[in-house]
Amino acid sequence: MDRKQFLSRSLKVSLGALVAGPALASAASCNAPAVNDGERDDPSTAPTGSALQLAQVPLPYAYGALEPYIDAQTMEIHYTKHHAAYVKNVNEAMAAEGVQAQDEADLLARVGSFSAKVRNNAGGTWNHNFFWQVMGPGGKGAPEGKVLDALNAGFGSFDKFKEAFTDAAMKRFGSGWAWLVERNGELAIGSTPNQDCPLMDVSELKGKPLLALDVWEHAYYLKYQNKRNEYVANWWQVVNWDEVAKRMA
Ligand code: MN3
Repeated sequence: MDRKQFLSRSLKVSLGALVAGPALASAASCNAPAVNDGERDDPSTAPTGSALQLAQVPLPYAYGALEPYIDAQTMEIHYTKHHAAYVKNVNEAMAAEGVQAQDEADLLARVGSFSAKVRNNAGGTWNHNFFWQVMGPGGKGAPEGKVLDALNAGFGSFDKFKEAFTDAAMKRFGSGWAWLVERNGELAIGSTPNQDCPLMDVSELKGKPLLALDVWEHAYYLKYQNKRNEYVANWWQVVNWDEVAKRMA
């Protein structure tokens, strides 16, 4: 391909990314491949871009809504800096690598085929979008109805479930997540390192996520410092059990 063809192709790729991702139009335009990049002149290595663009869900409540359990400053930094960066980085990496995936679920299910940058940032994007939704203000601290019944059946009692989930959150060394998942009709508790997600082909814990807790220090350090145990103990007050119920089969 000569330079003119290459420029034309690059432009089409950039426009394609913009059309595909209206929610992230500004991010996409920043991530458009540089047309003046001499290293991309060889068509065999030229990135083809990625039609898939991931986006941040709007935070379903104000930054301060989960006070005093999760402070407003932590929420704001977590959402606008950490989560936003995962979204920007995954879109950048997918475009650079020419990742072709039908949708986010397809991407996660095949994420082991792509780079560590795609894996980490796709996980960071999905996990936080999920996390914001399974929390909310006005929590009662404990579930009712079908969620309570399922936890009683799966773990003996809500307290035993809480104990096992807390244990998973506390024993995850370094950064990661604690999860409640549904697998083959049964509930299971586990944890994942870094930004791995139970929907990933490469995850050591697999299943359909029902509840998640971010135990990266950025999720709690401003308010709780090194006391992950206090963060985990207080977090039950902001769990949105109605959302957990919606996700339960
Ligand atoms: Mn986080």
